[in-house]
Amino acid sequence: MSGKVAGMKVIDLRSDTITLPTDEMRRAMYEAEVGDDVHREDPTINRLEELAARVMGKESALFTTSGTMSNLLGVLTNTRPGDEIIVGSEAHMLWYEVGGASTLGGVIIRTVPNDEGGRLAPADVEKTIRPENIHFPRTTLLCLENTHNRCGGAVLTGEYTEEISGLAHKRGLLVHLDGARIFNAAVALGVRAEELVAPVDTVSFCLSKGLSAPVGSLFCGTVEAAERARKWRKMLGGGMRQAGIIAAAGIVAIEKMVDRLAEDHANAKRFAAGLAQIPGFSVSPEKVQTNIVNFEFPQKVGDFVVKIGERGVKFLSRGGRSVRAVTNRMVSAEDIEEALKRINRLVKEAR
Ligand code: TLP
Repeated sequence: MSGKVAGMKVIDLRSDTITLPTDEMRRAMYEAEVGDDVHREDPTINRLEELAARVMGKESALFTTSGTMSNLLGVLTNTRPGDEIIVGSEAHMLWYEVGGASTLGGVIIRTVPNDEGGRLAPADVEKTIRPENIHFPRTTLLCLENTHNRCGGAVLTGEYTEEISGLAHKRGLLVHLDGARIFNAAVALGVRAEELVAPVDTVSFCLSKGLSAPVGSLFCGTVEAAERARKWRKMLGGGMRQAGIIAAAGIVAIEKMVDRLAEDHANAKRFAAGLAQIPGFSVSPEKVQTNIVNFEFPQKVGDFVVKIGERGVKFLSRGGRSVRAVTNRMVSAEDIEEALKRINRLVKEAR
């Protein structure tokens, strides 16, 4: 549970991964009908995979342990060792997935700069794709991210995804989308997730972030891609048995928890607007699109993340004076106001 620090309620803005399962999820988990999923005999997992494929508008889906595993499957199923893949310079796949694409997929990772909206410039992608040449590896995969974590929760529109995927397809590349927070993008744009992922070949999305399920992610694509991914998942040790226990929470996540993401987005805007009023903080409230706020704290505060942590408000450091806040279901509008008060107090005392 959230707990207290120095008698104050802990307000945890480190990530939306900290969200706890709802009572409805726990009930669904308790009651879940289960079987051995390696034999495809877990009815709850089968139901979750059918639901995921339907909401993503893809032929098939595979339940995995994490976003990291789903993204790795995106590489393993869409490439061969020795291929080159194009990834944004700020991509989660590049920064935070332990280099799995290279280590386990044997691919070369080539980066193209992400703009602050999480996009890759079509001209940059175009010139990074290798032509046929005896000296070159084959460029076979383009990876996108929506919403974009390091770009402050930025949303890629369906039009942009279509344009950049069209370019990749024309040059013979497949496209994988890290859609860990694709429902945040859908809610922010007021469209169905299906529309945002239609142009890509494979997509991963997470159940255990803003949607509050305790575990899990889905890898979606054609039947053939999902079958290949299933085999890779087994090799990686991700063939789970009576995992319907956790899939049950995932079904509740998809069916019941999407619309409320709008509250997290409103809280992120509220937080950014409040922070902009505190002297010395650098933040752009007008750029907040979903539930992530990147900001910089004033030098004089010293080690902001540690000091505000001692006052019960938790953030993740992005290095230097850069910090990330992620709003989530465990943090209410009142908690945001309280967090801002505590920050204000800290800054005043640092004078
Ligand atoms: N991101 C986590 C940490 O790894 C930083 C977070 O707190 O934001 N894609 C994106 C865009 C992600 O943000 C994450 C998790 C993943 C993939 C990986 O998901 P998991 O943690 O389930 O492996």
